[in-house]
Amino acid sequence: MSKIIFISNRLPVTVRKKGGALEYIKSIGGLATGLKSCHEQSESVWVGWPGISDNDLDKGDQKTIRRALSDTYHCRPVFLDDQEIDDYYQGFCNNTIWPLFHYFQSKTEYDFRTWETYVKVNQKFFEAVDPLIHDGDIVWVHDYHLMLLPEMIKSKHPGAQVGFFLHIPFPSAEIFRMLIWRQEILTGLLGADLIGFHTYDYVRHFLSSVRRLLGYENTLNTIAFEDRFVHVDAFPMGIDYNRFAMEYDDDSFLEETRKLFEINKDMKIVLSIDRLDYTKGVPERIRAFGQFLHENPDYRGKVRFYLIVAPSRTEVDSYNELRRAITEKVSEVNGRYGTVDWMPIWFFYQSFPQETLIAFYRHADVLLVTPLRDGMNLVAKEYIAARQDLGGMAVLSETAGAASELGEAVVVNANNYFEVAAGIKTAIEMPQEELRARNTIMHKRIKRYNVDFWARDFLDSLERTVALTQNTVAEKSIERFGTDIIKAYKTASRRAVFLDYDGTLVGFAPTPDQARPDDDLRSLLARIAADPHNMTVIISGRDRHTLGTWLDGLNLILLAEHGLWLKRPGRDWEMTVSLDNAWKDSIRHVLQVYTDRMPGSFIEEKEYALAFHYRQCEPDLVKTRYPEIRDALTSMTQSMDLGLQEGKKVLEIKDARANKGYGASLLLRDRSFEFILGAGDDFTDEDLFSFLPERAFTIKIGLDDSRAKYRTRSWRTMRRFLESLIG
Ligand code: GDG
Repeated sequence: MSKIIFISNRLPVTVRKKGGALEYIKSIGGLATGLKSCHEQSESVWVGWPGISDNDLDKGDQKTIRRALSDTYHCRPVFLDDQEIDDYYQGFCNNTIWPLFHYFQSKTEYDFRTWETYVKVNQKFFEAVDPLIHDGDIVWVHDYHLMLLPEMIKSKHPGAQVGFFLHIPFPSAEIFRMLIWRQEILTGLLGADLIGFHTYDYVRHFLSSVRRLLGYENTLNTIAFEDRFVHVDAFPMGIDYNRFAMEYDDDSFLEETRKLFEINKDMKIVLSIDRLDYTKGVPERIRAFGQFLHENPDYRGKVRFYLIVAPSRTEVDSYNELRRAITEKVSEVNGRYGTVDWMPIWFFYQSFPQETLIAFYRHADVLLVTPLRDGMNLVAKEYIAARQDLGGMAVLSETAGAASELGEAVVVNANNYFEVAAGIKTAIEMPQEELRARNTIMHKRIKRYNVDFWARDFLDSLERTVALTQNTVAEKSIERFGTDIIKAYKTASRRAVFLDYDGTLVGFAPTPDQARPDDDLRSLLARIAADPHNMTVIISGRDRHTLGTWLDGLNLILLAEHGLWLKRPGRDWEMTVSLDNAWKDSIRHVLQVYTDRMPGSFIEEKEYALAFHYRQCEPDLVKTRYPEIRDALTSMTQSMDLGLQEGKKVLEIKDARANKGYGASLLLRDRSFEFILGAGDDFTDEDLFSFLPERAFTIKIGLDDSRAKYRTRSWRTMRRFLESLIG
């Protein structure tokens, strides 16, 4: 039976050591509470760091912890020592990824040592999870600490369903590209079948980074990545609604609530709750509250701001500086506006039990959530859920992911303290009916799209994506039907094998001249061609000189430039149709104009063809310019009897008679073959597939639509298949 494996940096249980004894404390954060019910309901395991350094453990502790976590909590620990925590967690995660992804470029550190530890620790997580994975299992990786893990898992376990969810923002491509290790991070993430973000903005940013940095396009948020589909979508994380909505009749809760009510009888309450972090915009918020008091003297003495900041990342110097800055700002406002019997800001630098937070939520007239940047922000949702009376109003900054769902709140720009001050006033003075109307809408949404819904939605989408890949490939896969082809091959004595080159036998390289055949490929082709029963043909769009040089001495028949040139072993090249080049000047002129307008593009001059390559161009530019160039060329080529062939990031113009089908027809004309095989990955190979007789075995490499009867995932699986064909 398949199971779910959750992986996150921290486990939902934290291990501490007090007076030599080990303690197990349940973690409270959004992720831990969010996945709790899913973890408890299903057959599942959770893999993560237990929150204590190896250096604080004694001999035998690891074993004890391992056993306790496994028996009671269904968790598997990944142990980290001080150096790993410093470089991977404090270093790469919190000093590189966290600031950069939250648009704090000046705080972003680039350090090769911390990067190396990040790679090493991701590998360590992989080693912990590897033995647990079986085909069909769902592996759900969480957050920015483990962005290399999906690829590690997928390479070793292609049969696992791999999902990834990022809890922080994914920045715009312009910011993301600053990262030195941007390609490694993207490739790491693309190991997942489904990649989830909180909002559509982050989805767009990620897809745009993938297009610009790796060159992969997407259709409806799905990327055909190598041999799989990767789907990218928004899953705004919800909260455990009932926990915040329920009535508590616990004595201490009621007492706390009564006290709060008593103290603040005649006060309007403004509340904010955050972890200590510079992304949360706490100093800016205090300034805005000061501005509110400045502009509204009538409210002095009548409003109180509860500012709760939970200590976090206290080992990092800059966080301690931030705490000092907050304390200073609080005293500034209190010093300026406070009176003998009234202090405007009550600042708490401590963590409260969740019930206390709920009591605060229920008493606050205004919740001030104004992060400078936040992946989602669950506090805003918790507040709305806690207000079963539909009272109170959230003032929310547009740079919090939650703003895209909670548009009925008072939405402000966190940097504009005039606007935030005005927002506080609007929220305090909002008429009851309006409060109810706005809160009703937000309430409904939060209740429906709660954390269980979120997890289910993600897992359903993961299952659909994996099924799409499997169905597309499995429908006609050579992995499944290959034995029929092999059987037919073995029993035939006259065989014709037509193989395309790029994308079929080798992968794509940034420029065409970098895709030379490696030794393995040369040996494979030589062995196929050495069989006297075989006619082995490489049929490619490449020019004859490159093809001739690269594949020299292998006893192959070569058809270059889509069948225009033919070369038999030991003979010279011959032209298959007589062509002229009278058309070239006018077409080249048009191509030249577009080459100037599309930096990164270039024209490849073939003997009887021109190819326009745009693999290196900026994808957004391609989107606007490419249709223009195609339209311009279509009308010209029609009147000149030329063919326009669209390959992968290349547009080729040539005589309409030179195509792979025609090239193959010349070789099949004189002899009868009992076995015919044609394989290719590109649009131009479709000419070959349509020309070959019905009984031929045609194989498409990749996931696009094709006329071919069979399919395989990649040039690697194609090579493997050829090995088994002759093996
Ligand atoms: C990351 C992303 C994204 C706060 N103080 C106390 C306390 N909390 C609880 C809150 C809330 C959670 O911590 C904070 O969640 P946020 O969403 O606001 O922020 P991050 O911790 O930065 O979380 C964020 C989230 O992941 C989920 O994907 O929304 O954007 O940065 O639940 O109630 N809980 C207790 N005492 C406190 O003093 N018990």
